[in-house]
Amino acid sequence: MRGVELPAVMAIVNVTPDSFSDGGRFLDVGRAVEHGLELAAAGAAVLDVGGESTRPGSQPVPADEQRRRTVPVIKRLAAEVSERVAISIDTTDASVAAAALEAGATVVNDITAGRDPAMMPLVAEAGAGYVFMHMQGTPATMQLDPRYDDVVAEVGAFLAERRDAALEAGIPAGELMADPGLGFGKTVAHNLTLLARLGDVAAAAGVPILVGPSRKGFIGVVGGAPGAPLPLDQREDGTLATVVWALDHGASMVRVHDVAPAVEAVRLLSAMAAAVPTDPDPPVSWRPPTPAPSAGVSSAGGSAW
Ligand code: PMM
Repeated sequence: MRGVELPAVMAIVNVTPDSFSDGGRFLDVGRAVEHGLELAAAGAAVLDVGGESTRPGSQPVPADEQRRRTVPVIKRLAAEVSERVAISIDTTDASVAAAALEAGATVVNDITAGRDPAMMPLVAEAGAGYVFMHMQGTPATMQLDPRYDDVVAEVGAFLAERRDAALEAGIPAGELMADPGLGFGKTVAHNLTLLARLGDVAAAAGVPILVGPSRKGFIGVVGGAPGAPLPLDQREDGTLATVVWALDHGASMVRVHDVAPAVEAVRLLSAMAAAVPTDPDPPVSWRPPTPAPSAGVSSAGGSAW
């Protein structure tokens, strides 16, 4: 993705009345822009602007309404920060993506990985970046009964197939990011398995991986006491735990609401990774103490000193 140094943080800028975790808070253009600017100042490399909630059970938002919500926000953000931060449009509709690209976005985040047949050709033509995500079903029904024989193999194969379709459409490999789609037609166990085996997903996808765990249900379920999932406003610590895990297990970008802790995590992980010795037999700066000689030898007569 041009101009985005990896690993990096993508910030969520939802301009929707019903996003699953911050719905309605930033529907007003001015407030959404202000929020985007704060997230850019906190170190986000990409601002992901969306006008359609994809929470479980949500219904599609008509394209003209998505455009009405997002285009003014993208125009203002592009004018203010596009020198240093990329702007992404979170949509599955090629006409919304086209309007967003026109307004200054340079990345399309498509949670359906090209179900709209016009999407990939549009992205290729615009020379934009493209995030393509795995989802089983649609947001309206995806959490009713998600099933896989082998979630890692199936998600990996889907991402490989969609990568090839994107290349075929003319999007260069360097503009692509694949996303396993945490929470999109996945049980808690599916999400945990995908995170546990993220390296295998990345190997199958063959392009950098983006992961979006932020405040999702599995974090509340796993992080809370048995039978008492954490509410949305108490999922930040768990989000950070998954962010750190994901970055350390093959993710190149994380998509989050709370940007500052994720940016800190990227910086610390990069610094620690850089400090890992490249010499396979590094000089040892600390050695275990040599075993104490038997009392009879070393302290003979008690005069060793
Ligand atoms: N999650 C949501 C929306 N868009 N896009 C990508 N690429 N990956 C995700 O995991 C993802 C997404 C849902 O979360 P939100 O309503 O808080 O934005």
